[in-house]
Amino acid sequence: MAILRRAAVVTALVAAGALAVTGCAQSSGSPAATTGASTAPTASAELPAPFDADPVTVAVVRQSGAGDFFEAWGAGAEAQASFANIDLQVTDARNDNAKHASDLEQAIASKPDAIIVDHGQTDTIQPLVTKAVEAGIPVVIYDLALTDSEGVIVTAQSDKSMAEGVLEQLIADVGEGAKVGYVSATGFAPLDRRAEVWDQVVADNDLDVVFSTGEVSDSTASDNVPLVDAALKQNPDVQAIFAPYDEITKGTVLAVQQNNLQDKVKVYGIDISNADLEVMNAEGSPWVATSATDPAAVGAAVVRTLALSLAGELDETEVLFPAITITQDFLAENEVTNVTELRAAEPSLELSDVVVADWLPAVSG
Ligand code: SR1
Repeated sequence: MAILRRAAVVTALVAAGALAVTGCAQSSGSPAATTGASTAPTASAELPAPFDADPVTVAVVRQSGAGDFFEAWGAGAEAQASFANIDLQVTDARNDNAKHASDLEQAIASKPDAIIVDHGQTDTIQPLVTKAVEAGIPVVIYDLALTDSEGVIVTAQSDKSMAEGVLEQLIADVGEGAKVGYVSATGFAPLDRRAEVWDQVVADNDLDVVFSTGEVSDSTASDNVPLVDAALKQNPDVQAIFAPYDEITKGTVLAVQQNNLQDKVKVYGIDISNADLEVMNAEGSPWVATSATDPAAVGAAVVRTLALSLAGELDETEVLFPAITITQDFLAENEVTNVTELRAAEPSLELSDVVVADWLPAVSG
């Protein structure tokens, strides 16, 4: 069979900002979007080297947190990898930093064709990323902060625009000078980037931060309930809470409801999943807005970023995946109850124009 080696047209869209979804949608018009189902895409060119021979081996060294985001991300990565003749060898340290480091050490020793590092702590992972680069192994990172990213391709959601989008809604709802609470944790790249935006929004709008609490653990949602519960008992007059990771958002919502404050306190989150949509759509839910990507589409896009790079078709060294801001009103108006319906209502979530080529269309998990 003749192998077409047409120069692929790569459209690596770097996120410019989160899109507020209040009825107006940015549409990519993908077929999957109109049905709401994931449609197997068709490539218009054959796979180029190195994907046109034996499977390309890619070690995916994950440090997953709790929740649906990480599961959907992994499913999207697997689906995209299968499409491109990539064999993913996945390890997951599940909140254990020492294991994450030893997983990466072993991945380097196994001499894969490339490595994807998903999340992780700078101090434990930086030396090993440097070691991989020095060994000549291509490395793509997702949601990891490095002090030296020379030779590394950096990917992330557009955390800045995500936080800006949902906090713009918070300010529109409760106004300047409002009493607000913050529930998050430090030392996690996406949360630290969202925190920078929070600090700026607090300063710009003279917000009165009456409490800051929160943690990331193996059971993030349930572990945040008592923390927020205690903060609410001290500050029942808080008007809005920013909880920028859906597991933390869900714990925050439970604590608000436990204190019977759902009519007085609004909660603003980050991320989306079927479970999150159920919480947002529940009668009287305090979770009024979230900024999100489709994590399956992001996992797939990270694999495409690596694939384009290995094929010599990626010009960027940083790719940010755009998000949207979703309000409770938008969900009600569009009768969105699950992620499939959300994709149909907001096709830009599919990332079908982001890091794609004629041989590498976007595949959703
Ligand atoms: C502990 S970090 C959690 C975040 O990582 C992913 O990027 C999700 O957006 C989640 O909020």
